[in-house]
Amino acid sequence: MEAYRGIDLLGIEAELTDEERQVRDAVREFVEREALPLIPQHFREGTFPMELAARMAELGLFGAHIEGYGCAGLGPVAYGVAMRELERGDSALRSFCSVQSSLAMTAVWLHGSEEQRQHWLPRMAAGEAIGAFALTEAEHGSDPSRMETRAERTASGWRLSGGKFWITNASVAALMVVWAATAEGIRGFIVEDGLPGVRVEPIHNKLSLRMSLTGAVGFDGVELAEDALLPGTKGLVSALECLNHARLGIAWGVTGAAAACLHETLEYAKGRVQFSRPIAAYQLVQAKLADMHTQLAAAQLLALQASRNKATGRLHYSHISAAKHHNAQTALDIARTCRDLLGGAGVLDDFATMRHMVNLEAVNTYEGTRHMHQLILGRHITGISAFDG
Ligand code: TGC
Ligand code: FAD
Repeated sequence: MEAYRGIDLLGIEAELTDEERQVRDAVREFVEREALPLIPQHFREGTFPMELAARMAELGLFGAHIEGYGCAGLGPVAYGVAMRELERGDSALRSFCSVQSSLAMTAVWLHGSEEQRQHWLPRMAAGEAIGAFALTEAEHGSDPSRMETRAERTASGWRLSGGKFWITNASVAALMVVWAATAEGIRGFIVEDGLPGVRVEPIHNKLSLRMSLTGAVGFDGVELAEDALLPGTKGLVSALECLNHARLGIAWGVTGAAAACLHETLEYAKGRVQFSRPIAAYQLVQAKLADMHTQLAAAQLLALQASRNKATGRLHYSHISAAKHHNAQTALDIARTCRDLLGGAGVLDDFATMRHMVNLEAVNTYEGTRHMHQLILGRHITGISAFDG
C-alpha cells in the first residue's frame, strides 16, 4: 500500500504553519511506527498499550494546549492536528490522550488551586500520573445535571457517595476528576487512586473502542480532604467548559479515522478487479468516493475554522457542537461506506476500516450524542430549549 499522506481534497494542509506541520509529522510517524503495529492485537484483546503513554508524553501530547507546568503550549490547530493523527491510528488512542489532556488536566488547569496545578500538571504532562474524568452515571448520561453522586461536608473535608459509569482510563488513573452534587451545586473533586471506599470495575464487553480502558466506579462514603475540591468549580458549567476542549479535539480526531478508512479503501478499489475492471473504474464506486472526499473536506474545514475561532477568542460552544456532531456522524457514514466497498475483505481485521467504524459508533455517542448537539444548536438558533420536550 502507498505511504499514508492524509486525504486533503481542498489543499488545507498547505495552510498549516511550520509548528502545526511539525506536530503533524511527529505524531504521524509515532502512530505509523509505534502505535499501528500494536493496535490490532490490543483491539482484539480489549487492552491498551500502556507503553505508548511514555512516548506520548515525550511528544508533548499530554496537556499540549496548556501553557506552563511542563506542557507544550500548542495552539488550537496544532492540538487538533495531533488528535487527528492519533485517531488515524485508533479512536482509543485519541481518547486516552483526550481524557488525560482535555478533560482531567483541563479541569485542574481551569478550576484547580495553584497548589493543585503545581502538584498534578507536571506529573500528568510527563505521563507519570494518568487522569480520568467522571461525569456520567449509569442513569444520567445526556443529562448529567440530575446526577445522584453526592459530596457532603464533614468536619475535615468531604464525604463522597454514589457511582459513575463509562469512565475512560478509570482502571489506570492516579487521579479522577469526579463531579458530584453538593449543597452548593455541582462541584468537581480530585479523587486519588487507592482511597478506601473507591471501587473500579472494568467494563469488558464493549464492541466499540475495544482498546480503550473503560470502567464503572463506586464511591462508598469516601473521605476526602478539604483540598480535594477543585475550588473554581461552580456548577455543571465548569464540567461543560472541560468538555468544550475535548469535543473540539474529537471534531478533529474523527477526520483522522475517516481519512484512514478512505485511504485504505481507495487503494483497495484501485486494485480490486471485478467483472473486467478495477472497482474504482465503476461510476457507482466513483460517486461514493467523490461524496466521501467532499464530506471529509467539509468536516476538515469545520474543525479548522472552529479552532481558528478558538485561537482568536471568537469560539462559542455552538461552533463546537456543530463540528462535533457533524464530523462524528460524517466519519461514521464514511467508515460504513468504506466497509461496504471493501466487500467481504472489509470484515477482516487485516483492514482497519471496520475497527474504525465500530469505534466511531461510541465516538458519535460520547461527549454529547448527536441529538444533544443538535438540541444545543437548536436552542442557540431559536432561543428555545427543546431538551425537555
Ligand atoms: P444548560 O442550560 O445548557 O447550561 C447551563 C449554563 O451553562 C452554559 N453552557 C455552557 N457553557 C460553556 N460551554 C458549554 N458547552 C455550555 N453548555 C451550556 C449555558 O449557556 C448556561 O449558562 P447560563 O449563564 O445561561 O446559566 O443546561 P445544562 O447545564 O443542564 O446542560 C444541558 C446539556 C445537554 C447541554 C448538557 O447536559 C450536555 O452537554 N450533556 C451531554 C453530556 C455529555 O457530553 N457528557 C460527556 C461526558 S465525558 C465523556 O463522554 C468522555 S468520552 C471520552 C473522550 O472524550 O474521549
Ligand atoms: P442516554 O442519555 O441514555 O441517551 C440514549 C439515547 O437517547 C441517545 O440517542 C440520546 O441522544 C437520546 N436522548 C436522550 N435525551 C434526549 C432528548 N432530550 N431528546 C432527544 N433524544 C434524547 N462519560 C464520562 O463522564 N467520562 C468518560 O470518560 C466517558 N467515557 C466514555 C467511553 C465510552 C466508550 C462510552 C460509550 C461513553 C463514555 N462516557 C464517558 C459516557 C458518555 O458521555 C455517555 O454515554 C453519553 O453522554 C450518552 O449518555 P447515555 O449513554 O446515558 O445515553
